[in-house]
Amino acid sequence: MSKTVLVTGATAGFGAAAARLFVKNGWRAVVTGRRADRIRALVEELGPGKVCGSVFDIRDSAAMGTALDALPSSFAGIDLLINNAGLALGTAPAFKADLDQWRQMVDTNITGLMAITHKMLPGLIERRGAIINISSVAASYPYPGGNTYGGTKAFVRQFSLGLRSDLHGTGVRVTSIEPGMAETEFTLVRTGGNQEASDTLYGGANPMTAEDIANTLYWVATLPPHININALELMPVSQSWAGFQVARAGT
Ligand code: NDP
Ligand code: 8X3
Repeated sequence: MSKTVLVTGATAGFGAAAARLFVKNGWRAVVTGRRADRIRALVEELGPGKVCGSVFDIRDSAAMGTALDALPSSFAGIDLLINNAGLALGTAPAFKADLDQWRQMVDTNITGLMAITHKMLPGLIERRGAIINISSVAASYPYPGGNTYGGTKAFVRQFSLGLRSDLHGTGVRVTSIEPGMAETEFTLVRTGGNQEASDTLYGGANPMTAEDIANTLYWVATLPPHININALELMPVSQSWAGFQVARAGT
């Protein structure tokens, strides 16, 4: 009997690549996101017997619950939850940032992730399943304009480690994946649709791809069941850290 993965945010980027890779390797997938046309296209591409679409906004926990309760029985038993849906909005310093954008990041990256995890936990425990949460290098390394986004991803990392403690003895594995720069729709979303900004960021930088992250997720998910990757940070070789900044009087 093949295993079933539920991937949130499967309409683009890491989530779409992960759904494709897991299905190619014989898993069944529940794919979720807000954009119904993309979910339909992905189900069509991968095959309705292997993939089931579920359209909801992760910020709306009632809609999420209703949608997941309506899954056909052949897709209802989830072995792996990949909490991937998320976003960054804006790059402004905190004192110029839009509070609504901060709220949207918290509602999506924290509250939505928390709610779907809470819903899926009993089934995951029953099936000795696994959870992979997508955090970010922004969880550990602050950068100008990263403010709330980095804060949400720090939550994801710490929540993952906390879940590991709570799930002690259940056999359920929990991993926090913490990628650096990867070319997806991430920057397009962050900049409100500025394709030029996205192309400039990634241009010549040889960033990671969605497929690189999908391969990592698949590796983590298919390790022998006695091994748990707690947290895994990855970056393109072209990305690293800069030093502290110092403000001087008169500058
Ligand atoms: P994309 O923008 O390409 O994909 C984001 C996905 O999240 C989409 O499928 C989108 O679906 C979904 N999503 C966003 N908001 C909601 C919502 N309210 N309800 C349901 N689904 C939602 O970005 P990535 O693939 O790059 O990002 C995936 C994850 O990886 C995010 O959590 C991001 O923070 C994280 N990450 C990305 C990095 C990068 O450099 N790309 C690095 C580190 C972490 P839809 O719009 O259809 O709802
Ligand atoms: C985003 C990672 O490196 O673009 O989560 O800030 S980075």
